[in-house]
Amino acid sequence: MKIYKQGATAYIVDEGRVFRTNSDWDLLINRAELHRRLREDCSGFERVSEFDASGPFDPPVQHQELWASGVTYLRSREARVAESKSAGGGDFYDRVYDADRPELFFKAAAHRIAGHLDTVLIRSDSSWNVPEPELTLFITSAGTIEGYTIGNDMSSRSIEGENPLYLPQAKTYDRSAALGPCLCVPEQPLSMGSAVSLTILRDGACVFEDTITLERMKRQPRELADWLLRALTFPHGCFLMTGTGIVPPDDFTLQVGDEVSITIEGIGTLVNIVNQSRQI
Ligand code: DO4
Ligand code: MG
Repeated sequence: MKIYKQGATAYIVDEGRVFRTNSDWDLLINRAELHRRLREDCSGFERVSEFDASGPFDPPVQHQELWASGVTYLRSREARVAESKSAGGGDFYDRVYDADRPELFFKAAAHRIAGHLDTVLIRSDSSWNVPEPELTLFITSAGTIEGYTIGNDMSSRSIEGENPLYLPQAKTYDRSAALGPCLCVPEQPLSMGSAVSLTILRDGACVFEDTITLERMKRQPRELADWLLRALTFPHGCFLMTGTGIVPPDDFTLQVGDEVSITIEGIGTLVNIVNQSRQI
């Protein structure tokens, strides 16, 4: 079952049938046993015959915070070690990959998140920028993982590489995150055999492409959620990016106009166009 958000309207697509509701988004999604409850709700929602699944769509967020995990795949560890070399490196990234406690950081408030077919930004004071394709969990206020969406954790490698203490600036700025195209609420947890793919088009030509499966993640979704919830409560639930397993080569940086597509098997494809934040 997939829920698409367009303004105040939610479209629920369930086994080929489409239902529409103007229910409050937070109340609609923040429920344990969400799949079963939505099935029950659909009998009271309006059934529609017209629905354009190509979008655009808002991110599946109203008052939820977006958090992110780091260095959960070997490829991410390698990339951070390389980018921080000129700043003296250190073994922080190696250590966090192996430690019990994962790297978790606040990524974005709802108003900073782009949706499907929306613009994402690179910072005008950053020279080295990449998208990070990440399975993103929806966790209810009761702590249950009820759904999944696709996340793009836009990142400045030059700012983080200069000093790891600059992580919040490398990771959090307007439209540094995209989520969508929908909130996928499956009956069973998403298979860790699912593939995550990233494609970057420049002037219509592919300049980067890669795929990885979720089982290459060092941590389990439940483990990441449990660490996040150790000392935080989320009255409306929250979203948690689970880290990237794909990083373009070190000589690659995003350019204005690039089209970034991220596909996760079972969820869909999130597409965003890159622009630059205003000059300072
Ligand atoms: O340590 C920096 C952030 C890592 C990250 O965002 C990732 O691994 O996805
Ligand atoms: Mg990331």
